[in-house]
Amino acid sequence: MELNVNQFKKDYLRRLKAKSGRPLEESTVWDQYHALGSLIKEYMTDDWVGTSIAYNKLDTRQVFYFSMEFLTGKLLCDYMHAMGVFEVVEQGLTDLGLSLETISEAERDQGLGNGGLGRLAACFMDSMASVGIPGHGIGIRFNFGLFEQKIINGYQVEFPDRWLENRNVWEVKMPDKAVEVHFGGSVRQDYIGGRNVFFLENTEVVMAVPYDTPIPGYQNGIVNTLRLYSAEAKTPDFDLAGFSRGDYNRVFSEKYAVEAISQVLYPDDAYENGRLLRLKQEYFFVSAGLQGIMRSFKRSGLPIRDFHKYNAIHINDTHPALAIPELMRLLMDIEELNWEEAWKITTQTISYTNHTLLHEAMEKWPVDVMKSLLPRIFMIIEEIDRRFNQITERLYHQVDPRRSQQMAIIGDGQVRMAHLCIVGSHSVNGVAKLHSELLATKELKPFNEFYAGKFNNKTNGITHRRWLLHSNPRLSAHITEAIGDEWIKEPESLGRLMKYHSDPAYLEKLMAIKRANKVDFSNYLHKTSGVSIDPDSIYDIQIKRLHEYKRQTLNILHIMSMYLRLKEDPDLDLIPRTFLFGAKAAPGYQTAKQTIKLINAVGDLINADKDVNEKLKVVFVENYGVTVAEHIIPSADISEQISTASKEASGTGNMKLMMNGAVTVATLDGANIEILEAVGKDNIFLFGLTAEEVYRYTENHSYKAFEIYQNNPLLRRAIDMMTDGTLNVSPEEFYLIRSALLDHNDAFFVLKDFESYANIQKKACEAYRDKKRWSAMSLVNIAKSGIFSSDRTIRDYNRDIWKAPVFETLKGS
Ligand code: DL6
Repeated sequence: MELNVNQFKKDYLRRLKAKSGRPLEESTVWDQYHALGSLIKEYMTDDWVGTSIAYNKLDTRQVFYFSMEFLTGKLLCDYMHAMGVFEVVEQGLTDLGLSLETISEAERDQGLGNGGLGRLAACFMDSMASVGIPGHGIGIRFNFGLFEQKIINGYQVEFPDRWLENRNVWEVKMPDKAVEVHFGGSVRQDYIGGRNVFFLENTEVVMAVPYDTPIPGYQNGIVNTLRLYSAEAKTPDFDLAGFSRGDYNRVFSEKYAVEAISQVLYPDDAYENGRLLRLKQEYFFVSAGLQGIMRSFKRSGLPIRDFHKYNAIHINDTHPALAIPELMRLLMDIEELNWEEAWKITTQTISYTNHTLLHEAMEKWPVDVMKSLLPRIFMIIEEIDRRFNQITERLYHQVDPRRSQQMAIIGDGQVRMAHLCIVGSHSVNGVAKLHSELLATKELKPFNEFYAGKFNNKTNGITHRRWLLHSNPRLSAHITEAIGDEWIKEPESLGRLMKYHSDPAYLEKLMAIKRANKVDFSNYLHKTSGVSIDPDSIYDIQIKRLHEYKRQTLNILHIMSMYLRLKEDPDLDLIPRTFLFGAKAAPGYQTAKQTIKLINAVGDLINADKDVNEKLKVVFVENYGVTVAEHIIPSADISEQISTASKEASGTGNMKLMMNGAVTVATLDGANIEILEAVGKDNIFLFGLTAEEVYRYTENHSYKAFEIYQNNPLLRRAIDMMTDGTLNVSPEEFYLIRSALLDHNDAFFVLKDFESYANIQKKACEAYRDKKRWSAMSLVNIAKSGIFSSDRTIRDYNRDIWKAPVFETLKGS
């Protein structure tokens, strides 16, 4: 948009006064942030309204991305970049004696997600708008996002994330678009006009009230919508009789029970906890979202039988799986279509992404729970299952009698949500080549054989506008100076940087930028936690959720072994190294929580020991989330992507770090394999078992972790450090970690990969010594990162799955 500095200053001062009731001199940082956010939102409004009118006028096919989680982080600066007003606003604020940096710190992270899956959804929102796809998000407006983590005495302690306590400047409440969602009750069946008709009776009614947030594309005039639903009791007639009788306790406890649905995000990422409230959340947003879509589709006057031609609904993992029976319900019970018509529309509308191979993360719901909470939905699932079984029975009963049972949607008293998603959608994708291949050839093999062509791969991506343009301004400017700014819209043009691969001046500047970013991060860390780190040490970074399969344990055991070596030989020639960890553990996941304590205990030991602390430092960065990541990632030298091969579906931190010039230490897992293909084997450090080897060891039970412990003295001493009193803790402190490694035969092959990990770490350090080589490696990683932009991912989804039109701009439509 067109905006000059004087106009902005005038608008801003007026807005600040109106919003805060105070002049600039008396305003707080919060007032300043709130005024700025509301002004930026207003600048977007014409395009937001215009986009929606244009989509309706053009009767265009639209995409709806249903996701339980949207981990958006802060929005202010991203939005200013998207609108092309960043520099003008920054200058205007400086003229007024204000600092954009300070003001943007006042914004609370929108932390409505656990990790990769939720952050992916947020990247997709940005990319759909920027690429020009009519695509919107549908989710839940949780009052409390993912818990705030504090480290107290080395332990993780969880506190509620009150992100809404000072209001959310970006959202607009839409009470007129609220819909009713029904739980419980019973189904009455009637035969009317030659067809079976189903009525839900005596249900608990919850109002789903949408809050819309604009999602601007990058300087293209397109503004899509993220719609998050909040649960409200049905007012004002909420048991008025009880209210006037003074029965407040009961009246309000009912109200709180209803509102509980959108209170808190469940903090488990790779583990399903099976709580009833969670199932309620899943149905709540899916039903509300579909009713909203149906309502606006019907307003268009288009025939209901064409619903799938105008609406593509994507379900992000199995959490929104109930979209399948719910769409069937709406089409049959409300729109009066028959089963076959409704099924055709449903399956042609819905597509599904799987994000994990871990068995413990596969969602299943007990039949009795589903039946009593959602009786009509359960009937429809039963019927989908019955019809599907009929076909598989017929096909397989002679060749493989058990197969039909294995593929059933309902089995062992449970509803298997992944099976429901596969049967009820027209596309099933994994999130990296290896993951998609393992889904098709191993975990979901029978389905892949049954549905030829339904399975496909869509390798994940990240929005380079947030993770490079916005979070690493020095590097962005250096790139733009060399190749122009086309990369912001066409990230694969970052490849043009390859011509600077052997240009000493360019590479030197690249390293100077990394050094400056390391200084920035050390200042940030000092300011936020009081910890000092040395910008001339290697920053070796592992930031992600804490999980055994991600193997923070391998990293810390290796650090413990380095400590032991240094203690024996303090003159050991090591480049000073700072190991940085950032991770939240699910509150109920005790082994993960012990790992956080272990990292902190090792940090306490090493950081206080003068024999080693000039060469080693270990820091656990508290409360890892989107904003913390934006501070760490530009400063990283080494990116730790060390999951057990076959366990990490894709990873996206690996992409963010390479894009910022970090070199990856990696197993052949998830998207690491595609990073290897992009950068070549000389620009990445690979180690460890392959996925095939992991499968083989698991299948033939030939792995003996204890033998490795016995035969590798350094590793044994590192493991024993957990219990021998070296660390200032009781011998039982790390019981679960030790027991998982030694008594339970190390399910994630930490011991097996230890030696090759230690060897590759040595190689990475040798490479780092050679500044010329390292800077060239770093450059290759940046130059080849364009394919990991979520713009590419979104174009892939749209080309193969959604098939929505792509608009360069909507200005003038
Ligand atoms: O696809 C986004 C992200 C992947 O990058 C991670 O590899 C994967 O673990 C994560 N999956 C989840 C779902 N549950 N589990 N596990 O968060 O998705």
